[in-house]
Amino acid sequence: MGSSGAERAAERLLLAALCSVCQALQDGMLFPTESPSREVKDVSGLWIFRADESPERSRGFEQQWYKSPLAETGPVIDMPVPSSYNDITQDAQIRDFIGWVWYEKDVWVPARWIQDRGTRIVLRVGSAHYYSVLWVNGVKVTEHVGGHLPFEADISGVLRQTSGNQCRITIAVNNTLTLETLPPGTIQYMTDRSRYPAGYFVQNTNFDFFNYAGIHRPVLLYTTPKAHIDDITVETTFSDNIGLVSFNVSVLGSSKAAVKVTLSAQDGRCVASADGSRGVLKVTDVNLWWPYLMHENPAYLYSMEVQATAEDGQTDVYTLPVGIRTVKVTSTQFLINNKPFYFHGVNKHEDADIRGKGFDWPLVVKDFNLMKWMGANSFRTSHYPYAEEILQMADRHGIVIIDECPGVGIKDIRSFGNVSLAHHLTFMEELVRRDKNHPSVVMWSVANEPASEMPPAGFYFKELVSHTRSLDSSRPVTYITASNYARDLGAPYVDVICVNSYFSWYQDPGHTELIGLQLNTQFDNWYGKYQKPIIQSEYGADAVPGLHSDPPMMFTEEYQKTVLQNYHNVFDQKRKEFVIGELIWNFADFMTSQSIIRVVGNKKGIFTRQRQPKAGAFLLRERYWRIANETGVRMDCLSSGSALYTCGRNTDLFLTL
Ligand code: BDP
Repeated sequence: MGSSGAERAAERLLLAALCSVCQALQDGMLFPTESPSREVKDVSGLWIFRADESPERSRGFEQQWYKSPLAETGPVIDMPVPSSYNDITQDAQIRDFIGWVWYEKDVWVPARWIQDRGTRIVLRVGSAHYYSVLWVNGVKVTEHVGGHLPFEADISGVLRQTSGNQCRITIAVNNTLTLETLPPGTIQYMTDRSRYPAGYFVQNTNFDFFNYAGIHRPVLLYTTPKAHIDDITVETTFSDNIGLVSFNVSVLGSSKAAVKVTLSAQDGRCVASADGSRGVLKVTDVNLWWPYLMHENPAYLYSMEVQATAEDGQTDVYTLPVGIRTVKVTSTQFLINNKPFYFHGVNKHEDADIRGKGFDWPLVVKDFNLMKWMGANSFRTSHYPYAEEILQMADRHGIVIIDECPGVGIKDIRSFGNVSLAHHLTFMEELVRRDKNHPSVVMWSVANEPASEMPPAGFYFKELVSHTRSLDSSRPVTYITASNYARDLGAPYVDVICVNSYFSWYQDPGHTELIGLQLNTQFDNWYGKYQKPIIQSEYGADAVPGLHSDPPMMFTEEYQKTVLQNYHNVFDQKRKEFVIGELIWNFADFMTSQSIIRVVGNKKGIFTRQRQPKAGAFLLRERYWRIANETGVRMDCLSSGSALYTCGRNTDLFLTL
């Protein structure tokens, strides 16, 4: 790149894409699963890759790299999918690359998929950051704006018209962030020729994590019959021992499909069934979905099988796990199944060595084991939606989620304009569409630490929160604030106040003795003004693992512990009143952009980036189990998958496998 022309071109491309997604969403986005009528073929793995290093980053489009094999256009390298591309090579230019990169893979599509005209073939990308264009055999099939969420295209027609079962998939991905993207960013051209060469530019952002890019989640091919189940929405409630599951099924490709819905218990017993695309299933002696550590049998999932039979006799089958539970907010409590729930959990990132934000099962399972080990019952998907597989794990383990959209770093007044708002509303539509059926998701967070004192913020958050509520009336809506309680213009619209503060770190660094006073004031101010329950949605301190000092000094493990202890003293007072949760910042160390306040990333993790505990992890483990023992069921014998975690008397912990 190298001129403002390039910048304008990039912005034009992005804006065109934004406008195309501003229309209300038409189709569903069910997670692809196999069934008697559906097949899934994972085409992740080794792809080839080429960054467009031309000054304008536009050569790939000018030379139509999608028209022929990528290797014929110039030098290509191997690139794993899913993974961020940034940390895969030894090349700093690839790590810090801004602009278009190109991915390609040749795959074989089973011949019967092509031959059977009643089969619909879909290409789906779990997520790619940030803006993507997809071609199959040189034909453009879709484009998508926004990282962290899936997109897909029906490619049956293209495959049947082009070269049959050989399929060349080309995906171009651009990580440029503008004032209207989520998160926002700006491209800054450096014009002082005595300091920067011609065309020099940087990407500026206002968020504290590395802007990893590439294809971050699996790429799948899957089939459905032509007449297929496009979307399912369930909402649940209960009365005494009767569970109620209302469902709404949409079918595409047939106007007269006969829909049948069957709900089965974990032992396979059918507990309710109904005919028709809408209805309510009644479940007697219901097993509710309870959070981990709140019940001796948490995370109970029913299985809802939906069958849609079209006029031609073909039946599409889709099975959805369903947890029956309710969520309510009072002025002092967060209720799950009408019982007070206290969030004792973590904030996370999708972040790891080498793969960056690439989805990785070993990491996901390790992280769930660590959360359960430390007695965490919840996490926030700071600062963007996580992979669906992670939500499915949370459903299965009873870990409660605050589901956040990438409205992070909204600090520039120009990012409160109509184009930004329209995109933000659409993003919430896509997020709710994807995550609405997960019992683990109990609240939507529409943003993190926006400049919510700025004049346009009042209108912006009023619209955003009410739109989100209109998409899903069954869950509370919030955003995370670090603004002054008296000047925050969005707080009147949220259901729960979520506050971040870093006393003795960013404010009064080194002075842990001030935490008690300042935190009490924070809580009393917010509660006094709004009478809404409060979550401490972030607090913490950097600790470089292995760095020690006594008395504690900043950046040592002792200092991190001292900060946490001082916060905990206040939480223990206020949770008797209106504080309904505490989420440590952060679960693990994570990568950020380079700056003078970061030593190879953010070190506020209680685990290292490699998931080894720092002293703070043991402190939190003891605390979380103690709170669980006070507020949840007696954990005398809590079985959880293959692991049996047993909490003894007082705060003694025993872990038996
Ligand atoms: C908070 C942000 C979070 C940062 C954290 C920090 O919400 O993304 O990583 O500060 O600076 O304000 O560690």
